[in-house]
Amino acid sequence: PNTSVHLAVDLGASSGRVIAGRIDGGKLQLEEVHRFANDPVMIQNSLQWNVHGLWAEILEGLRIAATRFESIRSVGVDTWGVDYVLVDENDQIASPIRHYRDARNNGMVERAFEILGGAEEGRRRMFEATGLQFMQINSVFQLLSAVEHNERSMQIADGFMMMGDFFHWLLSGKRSIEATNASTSQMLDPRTGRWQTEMIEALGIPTKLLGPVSLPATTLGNVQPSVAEVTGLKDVAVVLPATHDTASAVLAVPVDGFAPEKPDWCYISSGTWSLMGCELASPRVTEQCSEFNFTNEGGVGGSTRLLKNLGGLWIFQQLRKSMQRRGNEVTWESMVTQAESAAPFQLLIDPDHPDFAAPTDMLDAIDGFASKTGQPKPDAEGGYYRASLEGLALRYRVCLGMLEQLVDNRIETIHIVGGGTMNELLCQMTADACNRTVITGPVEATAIGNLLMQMVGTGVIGSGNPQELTTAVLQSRKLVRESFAVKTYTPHNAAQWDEPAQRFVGLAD
Ligand code: LFR
Repeated sequence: PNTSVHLAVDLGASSGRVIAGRIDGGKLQLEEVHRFANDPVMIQNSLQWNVHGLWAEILEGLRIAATRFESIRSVGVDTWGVDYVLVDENDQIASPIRHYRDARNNGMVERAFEILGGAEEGRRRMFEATGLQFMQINSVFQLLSAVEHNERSMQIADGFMMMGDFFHWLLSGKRSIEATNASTSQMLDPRTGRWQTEMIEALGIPTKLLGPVSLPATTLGNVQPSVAEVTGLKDVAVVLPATHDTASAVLAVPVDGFAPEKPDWCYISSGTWSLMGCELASPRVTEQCSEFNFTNEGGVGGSTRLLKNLGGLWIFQQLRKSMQRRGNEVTWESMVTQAESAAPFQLLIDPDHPDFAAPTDMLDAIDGFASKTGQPKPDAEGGYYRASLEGLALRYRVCLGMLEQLVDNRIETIHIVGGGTMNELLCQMTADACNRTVITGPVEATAIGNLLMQMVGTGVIGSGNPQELTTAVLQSRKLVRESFAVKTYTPHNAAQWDEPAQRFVGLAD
């Protein structure tokens, strides 16, 4: 039996943790070693990540793990997408490490289109080159903003890393750019996995920043001596998982299959964002995909994650902050209970409306949206919570319809993975709004996917060759099915959602 321990560092946009995993008795066993908050900080009007604080927490987690486990074999980091770090030739950080919600990206999508030939031609060119949905948070627009603002980093930087790569660099001393997270940059060709040099140059972004792209399961080397010393981790390999959290989460979906030609299941990776889509064998860079604004992100084993970013539990989470600001400390449980007892469909909100992207106060933003769209404000606190969940479920319904058109098949089952599966009200709403069976779990999909890919990279699962991942993925998913329970929700009042769904579509006009 192989009982070697692997450490997943899983950084989400609001919290991070270090989770140990090992296969024991034919099951994947998890143990949370360390958990910490990830709070961005406002520095001179720019929203930035506290990477020093995060690194200190990661080191602390690794130190605790080293005291707890003897045979630690590898460590790997996954994070949210799109954000990056620039370093100079002396291995110093060359620019502020910004949060994707920073306001400096405003207007950059339009600016990029203009540079690339105008609103229509620029959009067409960029989509054709990258197959990605347009979101101003994408790295390419952040870099364009740096170019447009004459940021010094554009002259002094000589290396670009996504967030996971950055922490792998700190761990191993080696620079790398892992493929799945790089695919969120909107600078890669989804067909070849290579940088779209011509487009990048046209935007004035220095291409010398962009090094070779590495596949998940690649071993970078061992933890570097300075890190080994402070953590006590000796001879531990740094192995690239799918560093994009969503790609790791999708790997941990408990299905029997991989990248089907005609998928009849889809996933929702549910957290601060909801990433809803299908896993496919190859990208769909089609007109319809562009029209629906879906993305072709890179998955493990050369698969494509055809998905859409939906506003997730962000609004729900921010409502809690609004309440705190009003001196009202509410727990998640009580928010769900209050949402449950609130009257349905009082106020419909579109979770993807720009008003909700980064408001100072979410409750005020919802009130503003209500009056703007001529709807009544909720009569009680629970009404706000309920509206944020119903809005999301309605969004899922619309997204499902688009997905079915894109993959030209009926989606029978929706798999929800991630922290959002704990919100059972939302899971039931999803089954009802979409009129489909919903299967939830595992809740720790991202960390699990991270661990699985490290096991693949160290030869614990599959052949150990990053080029031959199909069998390894099938084995990984089997292990997930055998290790973690799932929960099934069947639709029971689907018809109730028809009228609100029509109103909801009207909201977008
Ligand atoms: C989810 C996620 C999404 C990405 C968003 C911003 O955590 O990684 O996939 O679009 O965060 O990075």
